[in-house]
Amino acid sequence: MTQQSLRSLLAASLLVLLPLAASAVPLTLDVEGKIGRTTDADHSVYHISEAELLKLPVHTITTSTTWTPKSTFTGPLLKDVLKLVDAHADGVELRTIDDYSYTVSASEAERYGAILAYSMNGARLKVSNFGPLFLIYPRDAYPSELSGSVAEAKFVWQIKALVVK
Ligand SMILES: Nc1nc2c(c(=O)[nH]1)N[C@H]1C(S)=C(S)[C@@H](COP(=O)(O)O)O[C@H]1N2
Ligand SMILES: [Mo]
Repeated sequence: MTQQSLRSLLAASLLVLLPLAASAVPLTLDVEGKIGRTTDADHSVYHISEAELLKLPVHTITTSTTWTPKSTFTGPLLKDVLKLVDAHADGVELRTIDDYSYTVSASEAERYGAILAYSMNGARLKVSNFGPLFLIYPRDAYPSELSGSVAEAKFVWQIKALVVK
């Protein structure tokens, strides 16, 4: 192999590997439960692809959280994700990569305009940094209601699936 072709082979492998290293887990979301629209063969799950998530109207919330300094978070409203799958939601159970699960109130999330953030300060959230999806409420705008241990449990990170109840 010539040095030239070796170099282009190395460059090509880097191009393939770099995006994988940057986001080991894909930006997708599985939704099940009380939903009217599904994508799988037995009609139980709606698998939301990265392209579909990115197509939803983009909202931003600038706030600090217990774990992050004041930052701008970007992503769709939880409400719009629920609408996409024709959900009839009272509660939404959030399931995470680290096997935490917590059920939030759909109407409360809508009232606060909570978003499923995939970016923080313009950079995609990696799994090591609360990704792929982090449920964010505007804590700085409602400090008394959205601080403290009860409220903190609602800020769920590393979300991979929702169960609509
Ligand atoms: N993915 C994920 N999100 C999570 C949790 C978790 O274990 N995993 N814990 C929740 C709860 S119950 C609270 S009180 C806080 C806990 O944050 P801490 O681990 O910094 O104490 O984050 C919330 N979000
Ligand atoms: Mo908690």
